[in-house]
Amino acid sequence: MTRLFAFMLTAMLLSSVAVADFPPVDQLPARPAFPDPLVMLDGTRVTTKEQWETKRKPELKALFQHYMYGRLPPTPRRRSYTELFLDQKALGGKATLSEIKITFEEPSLSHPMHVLFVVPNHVTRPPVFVGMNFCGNHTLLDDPRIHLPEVWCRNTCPGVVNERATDKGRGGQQDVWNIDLIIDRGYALACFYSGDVDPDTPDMNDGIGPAFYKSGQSTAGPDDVATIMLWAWGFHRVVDMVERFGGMVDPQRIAVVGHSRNGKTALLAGAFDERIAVTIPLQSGCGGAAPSRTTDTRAESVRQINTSFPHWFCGNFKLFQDPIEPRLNDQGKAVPPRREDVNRFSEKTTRLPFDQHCLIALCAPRPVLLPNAADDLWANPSGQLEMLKLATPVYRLLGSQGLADGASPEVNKLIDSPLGYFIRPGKHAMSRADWDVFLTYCDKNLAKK
Ligand code: GTR
Repeated sequence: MTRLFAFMLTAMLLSSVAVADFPPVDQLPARPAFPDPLVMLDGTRVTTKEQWETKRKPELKALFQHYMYGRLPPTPRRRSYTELFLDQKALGGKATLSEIKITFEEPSLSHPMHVLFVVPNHVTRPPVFVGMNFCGNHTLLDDPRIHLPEVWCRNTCPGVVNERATDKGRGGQQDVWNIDLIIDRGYALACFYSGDVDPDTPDMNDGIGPAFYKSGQSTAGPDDVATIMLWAWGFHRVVDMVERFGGMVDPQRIAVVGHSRNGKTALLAGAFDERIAVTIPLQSGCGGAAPSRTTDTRAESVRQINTSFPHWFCGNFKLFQDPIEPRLNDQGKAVPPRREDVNRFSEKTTRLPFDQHCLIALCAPRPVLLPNAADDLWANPSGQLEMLKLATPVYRLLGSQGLADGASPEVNKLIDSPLGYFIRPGKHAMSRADWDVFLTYCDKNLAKK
């Protein structure tokens, strides 16, 4: 009972920081230029590290929660870890493979998480990637011991029938996660399935979310947690696990990684958790490392993402877009809007009191790599580079170089400064070539101090 009370008190305190009294969206001023990350909402300029840490950083965290992602749920007080299996001679003896089930006991949550944990045997306390996958842990390796998700799975994933995983999917994403390469290069991987935390469906009540809505609410309010924030919370729970199993890997050297929507999540996770040393959002696009204030119609817009994925962001975020004029056919009947109209830039988006360079800046001075693909204009590779440039003053204030001066992107050439950038030829995907770059970047930016 006392514990429950303490938990509720912590939750209330945390949410009172986040739910500061910010103005309604219509009362926010339009700012077509990117907001300066070193200027507070009230116009005060931030000139010292201390001001950044104690004033601006908490303000930005509160703003992102209130207007975009919803409130980050608190860390459960009590969780238990069950090792489902352990094999110290996996992958031809090269690695120790296990799967760990995390159960949340206080508060008691209906959704356990499963973490596939693979650690190289030839390195003592290696650095570790924490990743979130699209299709279930069983798709990373063809191994019957890895459990099949019991929850919703997308039909486009390998082996999925009627939104349920089957044995046929085993190993279906080996070439996405490239565990053999990660192990050979001396890194560990702790990976979880997003659907364990919140299925990627528009239903906002089928994951852990409702447990954290304001009391008395059965549906999400305008600043209640939405899916991407829930998944980021999932990343943090795997970081807890890594700390707990700290004898096997080095908890000082954790890198988070995810692709696309999972990359948006990895960036948010890195921004809100200092235990994460390196953040790698791959082709994360709108709502990740790409600017919301983009007028490039080849890139995804705020209205487009809110229309296609209404569950990813909180209710308030939907107010940063202009309504679409209804279209009528020759008979005067309403017809669905055209994609180009949905994707058109909305003036209202300029009311956002931040842009995504501020999310990157929340990671400062910790390194962030933005890998991209030349054909993936939807993820806005050039806009992402701009975000790195605009986050750099915060890095410099904190004594890091940020993005190297004069860095200009060339295809296949890694910019490996603390704010790093990479663009390869080809399409939207996570491939072996991408992992090769993550590893090279981490060899430099996640090295033992
Ligand atoms: C797209 C979406 C992007 C990105 C991508 C993905 O359809 O527009 O924002 O998240 O999905 O996750 O693969």
